[in-house]
Amino acid sequence: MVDLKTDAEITWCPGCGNFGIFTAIRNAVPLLEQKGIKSEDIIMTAGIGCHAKIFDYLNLSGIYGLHGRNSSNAEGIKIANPNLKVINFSGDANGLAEGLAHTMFAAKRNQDITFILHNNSVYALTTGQFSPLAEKGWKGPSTPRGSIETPFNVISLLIEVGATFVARSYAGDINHLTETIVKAIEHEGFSFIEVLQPAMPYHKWEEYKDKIEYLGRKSNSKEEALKIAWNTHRFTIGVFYQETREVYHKSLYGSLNPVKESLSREKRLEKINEILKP
Ligand SMILES: Cc1ncc(C[n+]2csc(CCOP(=O)(O)OP(=O)(O)O)c2C)c(N)n1
Ligand SMILES: [Mg+2]
Repeated sequence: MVDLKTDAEITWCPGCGNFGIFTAIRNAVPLLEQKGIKSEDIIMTAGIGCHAKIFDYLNLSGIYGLHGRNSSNAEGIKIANPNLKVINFSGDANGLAEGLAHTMFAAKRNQDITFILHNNSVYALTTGQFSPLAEKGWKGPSTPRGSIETPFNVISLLIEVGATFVARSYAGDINHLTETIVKAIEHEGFSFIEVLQPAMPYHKWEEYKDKIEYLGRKSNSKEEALKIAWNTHRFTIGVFYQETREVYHKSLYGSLNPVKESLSREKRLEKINEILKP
């Protein structure tokens, strides 16, 4: 088994919820290895922000790309080599503000990737602007009188646009988070985990701890899952929805792996001409 920790100095604030996510992913990879998934086949992408520092700390291969563009990078990796498992670490601003369209389309396409949303409800690295998940009334440097916007309900949003595994977990419950990550990576299709993650300059663990509630059961239908997502509070954790639907790369080219079975130029032209024949 590889050592999943690098030598990079960890610069998250003491007590940051990102440590919980880092621990859970380092627990999840060996569990996945036991199930036959090799760590060299687990590839990561990250956005830009405090969450994205995980890219430097975690000893997995990947692409550390532009702010908001990590879903596209993850999609590209997967369709280039469908044998790989791709984990997309995203901040809430990264994935739901600048990168919103990329996130929505990756879910719509049911790309077989795992999206881990570090939800600290704030732009942490850029020092405290309100984010798409900041609560109404939340006071920070850019919203001194309190945010006047209502946050997205990211669980119902992702169910609606086409994600086929949608869960919420909590950086303070390592076992729940580890289990959820394993299930999400094993799921074939777009798997999404919103991870509640306090950022120390802006929140306290006490704001989360006593409010966490566990979802009783998985829903049988999309309608039921949406109702549960609408009617539960934002500290409800568990798997809200899971369905089986054809994944993008299989709709695109069946079982072909373009890395392993690349076609010659002549063969490609032949195939294109065949499709274009009147
Ligand atoms: C293209 C681009 N736009 C904006 C920025 C500035 N920027 C860096 S991190 C960040 C937001 C960080 O918030 P989030 O994605 O929630 O991550 P967190 O720091 O909270 O983990 C922004 C706007 C950038 N680096 N690149
Ligand atoms: Mg954030």
